[in-house]
Amino acid sequence: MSDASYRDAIFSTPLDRVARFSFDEQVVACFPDMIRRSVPGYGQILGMLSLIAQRHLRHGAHVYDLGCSLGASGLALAGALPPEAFRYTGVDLSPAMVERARQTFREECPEHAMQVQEADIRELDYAPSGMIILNFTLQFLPPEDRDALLATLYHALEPGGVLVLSEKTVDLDERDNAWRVERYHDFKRANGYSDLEISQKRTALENVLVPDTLEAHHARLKKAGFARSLTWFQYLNFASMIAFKES
Ligand code: GEK
Repeated sequence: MSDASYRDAIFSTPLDRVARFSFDEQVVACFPDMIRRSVPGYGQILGMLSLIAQRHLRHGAHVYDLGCSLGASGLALAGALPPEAFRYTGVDLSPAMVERARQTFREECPEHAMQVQEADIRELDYAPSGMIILNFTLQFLPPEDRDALLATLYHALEPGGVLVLSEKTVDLDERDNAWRVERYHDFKRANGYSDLEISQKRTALENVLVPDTLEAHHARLKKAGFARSLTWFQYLNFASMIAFKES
């Protein structure tokens, strides 16, 4: 993972026309640094994923990590659970991410059953699974595709299975929303991003990352079939939810 630790400076110089954000080679090289400095609570969420797996996963069950990027969730699971405890499939649309995730698993946890597929998560033929992770991925799908994906995932889950959904969120109340966004920008500044980087990244993500409210997420989970879901983590305008499929 040596060059994966490059510092994210993608938006540090003025760009005439800020390009749309995409998960290309340039992003892959600094991705771990970018996500750690840009997503409040990212490390805590990863740590908790393996505790959730320990509690909810049947021995040997299959786990999907959708929009796996460099496979951080898979690595967290492999670090906490023995090889025979689970089988993992990471899925990502970006060839650069997939290649790096495969290499990381080969190097870091060769004994574990870790697969990475290059595919669109909207078009996959899903295998029955005990746990499905959507860690900051649903927000990149066009809003009109989100309901159908969640309904598909509900069907792919085995009885007793869980879906973990982490997202950037938006508040209906304008004042509350503004407060969270301003403190989020303070969080990024405290993590070394300049005002220019913050504003250019914001422009690049416009219409690429479309956040929902927590209420919309829970309503969508219900519509997909989940009788029960809850927000187990929230940090400013970032949150993680868990949805349970009845046993
Ligand atoms: C982590 N989960 O480190 N099909 C497959 N992959 C997709 C699609 C799609 N339709 N759309 C976007 N992606 C990771 C972080 S990053 C979040 C997830 C972020 C992929 C995209 O290529 C990227 O790798 C990932 O979703 C989103 O826990 O960068 O803020």
